[in-house]
Amino acid sequence: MIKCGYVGVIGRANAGKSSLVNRLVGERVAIVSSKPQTTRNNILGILNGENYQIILVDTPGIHHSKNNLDRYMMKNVRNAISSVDVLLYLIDGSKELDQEEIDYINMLKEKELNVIYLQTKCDKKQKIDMENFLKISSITGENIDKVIESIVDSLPECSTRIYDEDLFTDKSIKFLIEEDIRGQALNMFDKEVPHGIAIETERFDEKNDIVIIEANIICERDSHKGIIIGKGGKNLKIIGQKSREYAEELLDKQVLLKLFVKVDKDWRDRNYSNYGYKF
Ligand SMILES: Nc1nc2c(ncn2[C@@H]2O[C@H](COP(=O)(O)OP(=O)(O)OP(=O)(O)O)[C@@H](O)[C@H]2O)c(=O)[nH]1
Ligand SMILES: [Mg+2]
Repeated sequence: MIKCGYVGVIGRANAGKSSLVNRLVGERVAIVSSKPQTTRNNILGILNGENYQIILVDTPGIHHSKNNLDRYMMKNVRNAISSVDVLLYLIDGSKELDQEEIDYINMLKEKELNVIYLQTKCDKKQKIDMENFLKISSITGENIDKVIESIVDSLPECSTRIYDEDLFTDKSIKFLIEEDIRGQALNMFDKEVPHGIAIETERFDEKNDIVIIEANIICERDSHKGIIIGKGGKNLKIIGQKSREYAEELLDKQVLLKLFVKVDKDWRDRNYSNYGYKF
């Protein structure tokens, strides 16, 4: 028998959920950025031990919905909460807690869910000291072993693993590359530009020793298109170069990556389900 099951990773936007999933899995499963609302889909990150399999469900940050994409993201969070064996609830220790978050934690406590509470970013100066929250850092690795121990203690016993031992995520290589492109854009641009970006792969052809990928960066406004392309195509070139390197590492092959920028006005409300944000 091994300990095996699903673990939902939830918390406010920017709390450090994806960083923790990546740290636990030891691979980059989910993109990370300093901007809130980086994660949009539930992404599985799978961690195998000799006698356990931890299936982490990285989720979008809890926030107020302003458009249909937000509503899709919050539905992902609710789905995770209702379907996992254990929850990790993360708060950012380097920030003050507001009343809304206190209310949310109290609500979780009342629900008799199986929750492990974590205070993240303990390598930074702490603004709070929450009782019964394990203090962790995904950067230095502090108490990450204790997180694994607590999860394994709470998981049910199973006769076999749910996923093959060589899998570290449920997502395709195409998805990981699309997310990498979006992640490059998140890190490069400010304000509304990165939040209005989606990636759409038009071509993914694996030839003998080369992979040809063509993808569109979708944005919401003509003015955003100009910013993404940059002077003389400078920004697009940087994104393309970095994502090509990432794709070559993942695929272990030479990659030809061509990026295009397309405007789809207000897609986050009207056409959000066209870009992979669909149940
Ligand atoms: N110093 C420090 N920074 C961290 C730690 N964990 C995450 N961060 C930073 O916090 C920011 C947000 O991290 P993410 O992992 O993207 O947070 P998230 O909760 O997944 O965010 P959303 O997907 O937007 O909900 C990034 O700039 C990370 O580098 C940590 O343990 N220590
Ligand atoms: Mg995230």
